[in-house]
Amino acid sequence: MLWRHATLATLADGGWGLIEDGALLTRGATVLWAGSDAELPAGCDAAKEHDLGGALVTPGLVDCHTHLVYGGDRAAEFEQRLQGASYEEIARAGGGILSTVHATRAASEDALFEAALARARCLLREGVTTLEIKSGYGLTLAAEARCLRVARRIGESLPISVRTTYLGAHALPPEYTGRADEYIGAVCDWMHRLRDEGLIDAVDAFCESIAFTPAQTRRVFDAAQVSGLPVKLHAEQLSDQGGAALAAAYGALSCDHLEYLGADGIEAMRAAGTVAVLLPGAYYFLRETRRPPVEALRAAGIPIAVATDHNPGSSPALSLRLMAHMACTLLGLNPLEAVRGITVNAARALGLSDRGTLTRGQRADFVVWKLGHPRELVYWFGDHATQHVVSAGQELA
Ligand code: DI6
Ligand code: FE
Repeated sequence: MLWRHATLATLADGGWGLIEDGALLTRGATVLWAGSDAELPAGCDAAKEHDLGGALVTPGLVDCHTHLVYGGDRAAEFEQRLQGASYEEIARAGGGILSTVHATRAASEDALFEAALARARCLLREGVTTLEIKSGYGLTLAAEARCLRVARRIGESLPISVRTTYLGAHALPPEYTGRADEYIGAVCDWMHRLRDEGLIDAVDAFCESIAFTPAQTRRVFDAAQVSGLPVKLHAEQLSDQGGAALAAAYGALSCDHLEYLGADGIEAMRAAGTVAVLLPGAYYFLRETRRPPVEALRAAGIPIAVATDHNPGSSPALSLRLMAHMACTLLGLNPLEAVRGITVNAARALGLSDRGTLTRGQRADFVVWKLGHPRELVYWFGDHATQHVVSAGQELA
């Protein structure tokens, strides 16, 4: 397919990579050529040609951190928090993540699938062509497997690539009360079995005072290493546990949240090439006041990504563009950083180097927008600005 007279934002070489009157040639699932329309190689005859009339084209968006598969919702808990209860108090009283665990265990695989599919459709409609989905609301072998199968089915049912992350170490399930170390042993055993079933692309944990300790997190990461799986971490969301430095020592793809990240964590992430994933939806929804150290991350040259963290308890958000907007208004990113954060750097947070820019050889994942300049992606909010969404060369009907 040949897409002509486009304003390309290739995001190559660290900037916008703007090409006015650009052209994009794809074959199958791959970008064959991207550049100025005037330099289009002679004799490239495409089966189908689109004249975009100057419309903006960017790489497909990448949502690199979601908990999309779960039962029920936590709207009542939102009301409790508005009346003064804190997220930690609710969690310690057995609500929070565990209330979603109950609802998820009680739901059928088809019900989980239908609910998650509707959410994935919202993201896709907005231009998301790669989506990470974590488990972590089942917390038994069978229920974690069910959630991961649902995540795989989403990728088979929609023109969106799904990367699955195993988050067995999300919360301590009630049947293991007082036996957290034993539960971590089970999480590690299940990991090997779920990996053998092809259900896991990466491993994550929640290292926090209300969740698991650094020592327990280390055991999960050791098991991931044995399984040959890359790791990422929910780190320094509510307090500084030294999780980022720990994850970096395992070559983590990303550390996510990071409101309480300190200088040691930043240095370790820099040295390991770990991506910092900012989650402004959770920052906003929990009414956090401590901001992630954006200036220090920038000064250290750490790649910054932005994601929805979609989940029922701390970020019921289904717009990645709104998150990128909030990464600017609430967390201090500039529009270029925010757009790179939902494309090229988000792909990197998933260990994917075949997407995130519009350059030769990349996957043909891109979006044609009813917008002029790419900074408008993070300026407007609440609109549906997509004109075409193309995933692996296939245009979304
Ligand atoms: N941190 C989060 O923000 C989500 N998980 C996590 O480890 C919240 C999950 C929830 O509240 O259901
Ligand atoms: Fe999360």
